[in-house]
Amino acid sequence: MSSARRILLLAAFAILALTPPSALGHGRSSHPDPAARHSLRQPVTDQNFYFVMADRFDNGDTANDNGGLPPGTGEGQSGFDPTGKGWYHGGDLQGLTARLDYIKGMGTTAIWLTPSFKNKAVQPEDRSGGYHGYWITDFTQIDPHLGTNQDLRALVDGAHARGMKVYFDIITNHTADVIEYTEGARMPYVSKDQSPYRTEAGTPFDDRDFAGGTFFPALTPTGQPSCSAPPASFSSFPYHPCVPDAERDSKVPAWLNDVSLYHNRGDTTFTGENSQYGDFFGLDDLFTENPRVVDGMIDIYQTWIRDFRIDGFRMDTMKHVDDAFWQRFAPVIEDYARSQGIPDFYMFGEVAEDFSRPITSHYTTHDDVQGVLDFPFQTAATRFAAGSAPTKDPARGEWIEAASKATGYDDVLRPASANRASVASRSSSDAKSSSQAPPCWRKRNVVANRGSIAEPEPTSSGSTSVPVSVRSRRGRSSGGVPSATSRRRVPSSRSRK
Ligand SMILES: [Ca+2]
Ligand SMILES: [Ca+2]
Ligand SMILES: [Ca+2]
Repeated sequence: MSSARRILLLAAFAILALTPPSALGHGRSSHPDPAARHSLRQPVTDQNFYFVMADRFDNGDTANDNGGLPPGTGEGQSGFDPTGKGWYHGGDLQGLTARLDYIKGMGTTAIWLTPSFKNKAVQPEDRSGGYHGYWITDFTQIDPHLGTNQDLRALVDGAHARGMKVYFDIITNHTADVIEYTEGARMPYVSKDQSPYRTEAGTPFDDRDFAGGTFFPALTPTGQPSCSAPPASFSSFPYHPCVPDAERDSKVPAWLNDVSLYHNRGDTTFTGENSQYGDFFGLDDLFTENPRVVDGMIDIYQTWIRDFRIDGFRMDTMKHVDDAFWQRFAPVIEDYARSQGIPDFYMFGEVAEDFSRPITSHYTTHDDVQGVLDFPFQTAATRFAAGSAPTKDPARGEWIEAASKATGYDDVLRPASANRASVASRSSSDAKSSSQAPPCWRKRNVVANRGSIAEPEPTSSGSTSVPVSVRSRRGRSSGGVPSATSRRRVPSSRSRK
């Protein structure tokens, strides 16, 4: 190569290296024709997330290790014991803030905090502490083991100053396990068929008739009936909910202490009706069909956005909360964030479904939520990486095609004719489902024409041919699965609770 050609080549590389991605066609803001955009994903879905559990990161302040409680791992104690994996280890927000440069140095553009609100420190029945954050009692303050609300402000400000966003992991499905039943603490689930909800006048009703509305029948008992007092003679619920005296008024905001705002039907087995109405191993399952609960949760999370400039939420246990809740909560929160000057506020949900994209996509289409974590993709990719899915498709001889098929995203990459040609080498059941799947390019035309993607149509085998999590609402192109380079595996609701 001549020296002149070498210089030209070097110059070309230099230009490429200095050109912002948008100028190379990856961004959308500079594209001359918005209709020609190649992706419905919001720019925010390109974040590199650092998913971090503060308790297990770095101990910046040993003075808060017991969270203001007496040391020990018994009831009412701190749950601090760094020698046991089920207890608090001492990490906190100060430790995280002190290492923001380290986190940014790994290419991180967004920090995703595990739930950080004040937890019931120890649940003796579980022989564990609330280090993970999923046993909330006070939704208005940072868990004292992790620091203070002021520590959170320092973390968010420090991250923003470095160009990193901060996402909260939020819970709307349940609180800590405080409510018991006079019949027992953790009882078997009783279905609505067996024992329907009854108004305080004793009239049976279906709560779903009121979900999404502004009125809800009055139920009894209300407030905090003592577990040490005789049970009320009548209960609107299958059980008689009560609160142990030692835990009276333990929840904040105060409305959370009203037992009539919980489902009170016993423990879920994660199937059918009880998946939404049952308690996760005793965790008090909120009556999310009741507008008081919806309004209360909206108020809680709007306050965090307003006071701390949070950039977005990851919403826990999404499939265990009713559709009407999300249909109101998600757009109201999104609009509120915009009104607070956070235009790219982004919310994505946890729908812990390993295989079914029709189920995960339900939340981004029917429920108006911006995005969901793509567990079906994770499952397929893990299987592919582990070698249990084919690494090469002999019919096409292309590694990328095999990889895309393993993830179930093959229809995105090619038209239906190619899809049908490629199924010959697959099992008959696979071939059947793929050949019957509607062609992706046709769905993409739907996107272009209507600005909205239709809810995926299940094939005879229950599979579908389009990726989940894309929606457009009120004329805005939005949605999409965060292309998170999460450095930790997303914990499963079932495994951690
Ligand atoms: Ca500490
Ligand atoms: Ca629920
Ligand atoms: Ca309970």
